[in-house]
Amino acid sequence: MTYSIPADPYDFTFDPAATALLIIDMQRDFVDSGGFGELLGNDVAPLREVIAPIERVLAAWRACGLLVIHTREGHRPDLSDCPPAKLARGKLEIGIGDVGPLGRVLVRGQQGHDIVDELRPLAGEPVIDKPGKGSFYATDLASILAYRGICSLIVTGVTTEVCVHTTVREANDRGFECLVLSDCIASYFPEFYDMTLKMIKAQGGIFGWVAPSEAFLAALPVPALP
Ligand code: TIU
Repeated sequence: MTYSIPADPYDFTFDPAATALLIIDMQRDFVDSGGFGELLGNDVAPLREVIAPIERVLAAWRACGLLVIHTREGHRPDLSDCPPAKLARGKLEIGIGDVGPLGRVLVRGQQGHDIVDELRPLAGEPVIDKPGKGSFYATDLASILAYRGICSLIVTGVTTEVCVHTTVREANDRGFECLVLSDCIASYFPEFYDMTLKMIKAQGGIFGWVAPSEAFLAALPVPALP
């Protein structure tokens, strides 16, 4: 059964059974004070605003019994999977692998690397640990989606122009149809947020579709509560 929701640049049609909710990098390192995002010089406040909308979408999607996939950007403790160029970038005083307020920055197993409590993955929900900005690069995401028969992605998370857009570009080239929920993604830079959404939906949806989560939730076949 397929559903259609009003979206930009035109209605987005999807089969829930062939659709996954992708929650990108909702880690303390990006949304909490003292994490990688703040160490890069950013104000994390705009990123925190998407926690509640994503929580609502996640609850509805879980209630439908559909596939949720979480991603986390980060590296092995020995940093052997971190490109030297990434390690050096920014000439940060406290950078990747260094000890910061949330533990070692962007390192797997550390407090900052984990997903915020509000969006904590449930057992059975795949968590993709990725070394790069894209969710497909050097991960098993493509295999997991193929084995589950997924062809559409509902995309949420941070940051809009970095890990979200990189992932949407990767997904688009792999043939996935992506709906980006506009109030469930955020950037440290308002102008980058605006331009990224424009880029995604321009030219007849060259990368995908954009809609507010309200429109998406209104269309979901959420079972009625007893
Ligand atoms: N810096 C920035 O905007 N983002 C990242 O480094 N990673 C993600 O977007 N997850």
